[in-house]
Amino acid sequence: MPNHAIFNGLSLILIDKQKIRPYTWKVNRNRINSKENILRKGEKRNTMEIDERIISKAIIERFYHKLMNHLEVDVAIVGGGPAGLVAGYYLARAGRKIALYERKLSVGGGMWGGGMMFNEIVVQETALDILDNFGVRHCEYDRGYHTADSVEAISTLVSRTVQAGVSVFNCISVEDVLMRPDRVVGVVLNWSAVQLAGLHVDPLAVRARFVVDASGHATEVVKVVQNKVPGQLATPSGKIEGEKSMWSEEAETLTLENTREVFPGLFVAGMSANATFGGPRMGAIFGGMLLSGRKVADLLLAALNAQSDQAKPQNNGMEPTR
Ligand code: 48F
Repeated sequence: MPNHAIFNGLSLILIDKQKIRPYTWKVNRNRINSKENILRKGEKRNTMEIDERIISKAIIERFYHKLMNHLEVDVAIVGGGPAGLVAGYYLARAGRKIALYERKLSVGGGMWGGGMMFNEIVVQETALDILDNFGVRHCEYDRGYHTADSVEAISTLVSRTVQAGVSVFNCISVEDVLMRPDRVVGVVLNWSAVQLAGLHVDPLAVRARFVVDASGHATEVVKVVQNKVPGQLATPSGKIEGEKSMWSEEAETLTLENTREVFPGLFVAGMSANATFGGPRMGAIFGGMLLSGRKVADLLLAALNAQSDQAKPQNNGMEPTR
């Protein structure tokens, strides 16, 4: 077990003034002495002049290039919860170009808060190798039930996914899809702040060979497709079946079964898969989310390869006859 802990969602409401006073006093005394006194022994003074215009230019240009470079991607993932992150990680490691859009400022979805803000998660045996791939520490609680610190788990998933090559666009919401008569071919984006403020601002669009709805309980992309794109979903009723009440065991199995293509060009993963196909919720056990992310990555790699094969000229490697 780790010998330190992070408690998120808690505020320190009592500060012992006696304890902080000596520190405050020391800082103030340093300020009135010469500037050299602030430096500790061996520390070098930062003599670089800092120009705010360069800071702004660096951020604008770097973000502009990131955005321009992702107007066409192999897979657009909607939602940065555990399922979307794990999917992105395995796809990027296989060399695919992936953009992940997250509505909120922080990526991570529902994993930060563990169960009811008790920041521990439970993961079953079958998904431990995914935690190991990422380097998340875990320990057995009972036979088959393992726990991990939810802050360590999600922060590690986020960091490894970005390092694997996934470009994460946070504060951006997917509000619609790009459609052609027979399939979904991309996503329509707007700043989350535009949505929150209710501003009348037109969106921008990105082409994607495939889209993954990893938006969690809300199934936002599937809802758009159901309401606005002609055709039927690959569900029993042709519509969203809707999430059912909690049944952890059944839900964990079904999450994996329900991870698949629900409309040409659109896959579902994580809780969105269960809500689309009518599975129950599972609560704070996260193995299904991790396994679903990996499964959708495998399905997409196969689909991307099949698409590339179809695009190749069918001449069996022979030189074309003239
Ligand atoms: O909800 P979320 O964590 O989905 P998940 O990966 O995992 C589900 C579990 O957290 C938990 C559970 C497991 O035991 O039941 O709920 O399936 O992450 C979904 C993310 O998608 C973002 C949302 O802010 C959240 O971070 N999101 C939702 N709609 C959009 C979106 C959208 N239209 N555009 C961009 N991001």
